[in-house]
Amino acid sequence: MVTGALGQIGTDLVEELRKKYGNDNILATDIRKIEDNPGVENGPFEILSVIDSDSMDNMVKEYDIQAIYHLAAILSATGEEKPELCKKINVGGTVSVLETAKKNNLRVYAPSSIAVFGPDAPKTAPQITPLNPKTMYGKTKVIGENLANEYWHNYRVDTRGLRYPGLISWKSPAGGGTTDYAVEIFHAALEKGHYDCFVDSNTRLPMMYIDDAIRGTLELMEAPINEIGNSRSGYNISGLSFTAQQLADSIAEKIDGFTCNFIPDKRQIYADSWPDYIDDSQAKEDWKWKAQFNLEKIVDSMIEGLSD
Ligand code: NAD
Ligand code: AKB
Repeated sequence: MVTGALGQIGTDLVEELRKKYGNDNILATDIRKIEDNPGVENGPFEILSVIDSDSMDNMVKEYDIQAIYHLAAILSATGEEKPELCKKINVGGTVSVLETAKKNNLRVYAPSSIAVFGPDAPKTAPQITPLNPKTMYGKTKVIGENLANEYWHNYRVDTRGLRYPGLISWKSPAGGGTTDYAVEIFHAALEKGHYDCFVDSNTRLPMMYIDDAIRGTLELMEAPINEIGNSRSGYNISGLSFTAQQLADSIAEKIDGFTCNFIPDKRQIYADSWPDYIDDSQAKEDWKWKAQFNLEKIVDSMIEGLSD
């Protein structure tokens, strides 16, 4: 079962899981209607709010579910606008998933984020460092990691998760995050030849192409349990790191005449509170993680994907 399956990551993850396990064996769920994302129409779909734990439990039994990939969440920008909703969905949803997993003996994949780090973390964020995020979203992600660890230690629920950097993809729009500029810029470049970027030109953030993120997700879930260490619910993974200016310049090399203005809004504050780089040596050591996409490859893949 995939929760939040119609979102940015769900669209790609459902497709890969269905290729691997068969279309009928992956149940996509979301609070939105499937018409919002016809990309996941090739297999079963149910409307499910992640805070409705009774419906989740019934669906798990009806479809004989063995693992939940829990993607439903409110991201950083929306989370700062609606902090109560962010707490309710991100923390409440994770509790529903973990309780359902405990009752039904399921495995759980629950992603975390680079938003767990706060301004006091080193600019190259290590795996282990005090986590003092400033955003409500980041706080809910720290709680999510802690809850996942608790269900592993206390109830032996096999919980795993990655601290995704900002993800860049073309099959579905990004939803309510701070790193969304790195997706929006491609749409704007192809449609209008111009983008007004909501973070400053020198803003540097850790980023990753969706193919690397999905491969990392599947590799983590497939890794033998004895390879998974204490970072199980929030492995750092690094893709690449670039400034908004570097991204704009790389796009301008491929799209003649592309221009970009930098007009920071409040999302600048959230971006400034996050690290520039991620140290992923623990993931490399434990389950042999390695990213494959550099900036040029990402720009080429995005332009090709969006131009089809
Ligand atoms: P998204 O916003 O694109 O998708 C989230 C989905 O959850 C949406 O389809 C939405 O309809 C659904 N949803 C919202 N409330 C719901 C509810 N009550 N019940 C069920 N579904 C609900 O998000 P995403 O980018 O696909 O992120 C998925 C996960 O990955 C989240 O946990 C997010 O924190 C994490 N993450 C994403 C990124 C990124 O750059 N995309 C980076 C770090 C971590
Ligand atoms: C966001 O910007 O909120 C997400 C994230 C980095 O978790 N993309």
